[in-house]
Amino acid sequence: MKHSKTAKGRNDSLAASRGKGGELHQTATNAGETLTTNHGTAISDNQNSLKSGARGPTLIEDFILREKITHFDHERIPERIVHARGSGAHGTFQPLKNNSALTKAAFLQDPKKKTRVFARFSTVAGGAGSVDTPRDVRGFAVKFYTEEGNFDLVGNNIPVFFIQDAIKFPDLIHSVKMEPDRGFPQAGSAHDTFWDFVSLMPESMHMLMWAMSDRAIPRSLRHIEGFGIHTFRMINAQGKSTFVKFHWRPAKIGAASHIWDEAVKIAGADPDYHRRDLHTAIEMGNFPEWILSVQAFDQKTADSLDFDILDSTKLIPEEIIPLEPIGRMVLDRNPVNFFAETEQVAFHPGHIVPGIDFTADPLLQGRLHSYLDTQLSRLGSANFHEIPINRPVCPMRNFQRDGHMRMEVPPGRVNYEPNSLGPDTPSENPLKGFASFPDPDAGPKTRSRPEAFADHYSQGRLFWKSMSEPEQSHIVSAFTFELSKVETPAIRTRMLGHLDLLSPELGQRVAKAMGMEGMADKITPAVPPRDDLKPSPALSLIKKWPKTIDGRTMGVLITDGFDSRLIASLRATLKKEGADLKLVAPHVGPLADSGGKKVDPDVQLDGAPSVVFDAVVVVPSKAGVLELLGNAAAIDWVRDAFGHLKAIGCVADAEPLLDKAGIKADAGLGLVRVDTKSGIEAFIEQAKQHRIWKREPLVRPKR
Ligand code: HDD
Repeated sequence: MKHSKTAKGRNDSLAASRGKGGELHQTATNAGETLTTNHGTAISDNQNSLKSGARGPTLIEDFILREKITHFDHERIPERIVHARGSGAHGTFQPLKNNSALTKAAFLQDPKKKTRVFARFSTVAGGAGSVDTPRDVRGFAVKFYTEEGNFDLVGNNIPVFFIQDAIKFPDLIHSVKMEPDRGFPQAGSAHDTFWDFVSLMPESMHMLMWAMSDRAIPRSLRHIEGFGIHTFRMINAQGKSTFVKFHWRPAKIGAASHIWDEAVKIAGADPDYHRRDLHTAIEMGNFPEWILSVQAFDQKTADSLDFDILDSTKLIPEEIIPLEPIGRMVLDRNPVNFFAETEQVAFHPGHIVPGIDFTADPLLQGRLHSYLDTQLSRLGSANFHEIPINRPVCPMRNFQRDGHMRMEVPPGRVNYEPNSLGPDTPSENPLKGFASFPDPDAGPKTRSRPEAFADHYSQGRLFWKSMSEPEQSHIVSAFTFELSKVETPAIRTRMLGHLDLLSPELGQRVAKAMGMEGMADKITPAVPPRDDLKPSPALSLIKKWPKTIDGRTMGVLITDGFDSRLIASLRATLKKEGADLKLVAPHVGPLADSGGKKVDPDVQLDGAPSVVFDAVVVVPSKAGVLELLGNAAAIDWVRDAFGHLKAIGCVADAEPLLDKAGIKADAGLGLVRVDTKSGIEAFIEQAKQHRIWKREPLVRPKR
């Protein structure tokens, strides 16, 4: 082989070219300013390391190579112990009214005042590179950059939690994460260690009902509710304390979920489905919005409840204490750099402002230690508050100094307090400063739980009774799926015993579906479950589902010769409803419509299965449908849309494809001909149902 004698390698011709005088010119791909080292030295060649001869060894003298590679070697920081996979966005928060009766927090007073926020949504169990749609709780964390300091509301999309005391958190997380000897499963709770742990923790039972419900497979991050979970306090200017529970509700578009089979398939079709959805919605100006509400109550009401408000495994039904809307959040800006913003943002329930305070909830109290501590290993320095995404927008002045990566350059000789040498240095302010609420609750030092925490089943039963029929079926299927994956029979029978206590009907249905009737363990509860709690319809997603397609995307399957007038009419009608459509075709290059005009499809069929759309329309030509009949991806496209209970619009020429997929056209089941304007309207009406529940018994056995 003949070796090149030139000093430059062949990459020369790809990234840079030489001028007449031999000088290097950047190509159009990077025609910006001169590339430099981190210390500002201009770089002449970013393609070749410095060698002793073109084929000789690389020289240690090459400070440019060494700096570049060293920096690269250290690019990663430890991922979050939990909630490692997340997506974030910037936005604003605005009070809906003056909330001074409840709180003196400055950002909650003036309805005209906007406060910047950064929100991060996450799954819990999977690593940073895992998929978006496993069955899991979703984190819902919001940082409010208020004029009085940062307030972080670090919640989840489920209003209760698995455990009552923070000392059990490491055990819970160890059990749900991949098993330590084998390193799997990633991002899923359907394995022995998780079910072993929770089956030995009756306090988890209520949360398990939520985790096995459709809440744990949300349609998108825009479609989740959020909850602060713990009882917090709000303190007004007169020092009056009111207990509050925080609730986020998606404004306009409502909360919605996937069908399990859909979530599983999306994990393969688009592992970044939720991240992409949030990013795209914001890019398109379709800004997600949430209303922040509180359930506010006093000590007397707290005492009247049949559970302890310090117990994070319990919720207060909103039929007992209604939600009081206090503000609105709009997310309107995508991060420009994922690492700098979404990865480095450091939330901490201990970041609060005057007017908001903690309660003695033992789960919250433990969190107050954990979040500050974890940032030290994750972000590597006690100065993580100086990273732009974490910096408060109000002044911060104190005598904390130095440490790794300190950015501030505080002048002067005074770095202590009290002092007499620095008359302008900051000092404490008893009037403005944060004062903890003087909580009178105290008692002997003890490692114990209050008796009032002991009822572990009644609210799980309340949840079951509050669900619609399809939601109940999905819970049965989810328990069946997860417990069938458990390999140890004793764990299965133990869990079946708990399910009997949660609801005998649920227990029996799961046992039957697993082929394990009569095999449940007999479990004696600390407190017998109550059967007299009134169902709370607000806990059901389906019962409060808004009839809208705002923010939804329809997939339209086309072939050469398709009717583009029909698509134009459909697109215009969808637009009026706030929805969008994507053209899906057997190939990504241009197609010719019925008039011979070239049209670029948006996506290729194999990469855009119907699971990634909210409803589908099938618009092939007579000749094109014949081509689709021989393509499994096209048959699956409509078969899955049917199985996932989506509205299906079609033209007459699509019928051979529907036939081949075993789908019989029947408007009652959400199948609509869209050849006419009224057909399009009828299709949209069906799509607004979001799911055609009547179809479910045809496609999934009732369990
Ligand atoms: Fe936690 C992260 C939510 C209990 C310890 N948690 C984390 C995040 C969310 C929650 C949303 C991700 C924040 C982000 O996007 O960066 N955690 C909760 C909720 C809980 C809860 C709603 C119960 C009501 N957490 C909890 C306990 C402990 C922790 C009891 C420990 C005692 N959580 C952590 C952590 C994390 C975290 C290890 C990992 C990364 C981080 O904090 O910054 O400290």
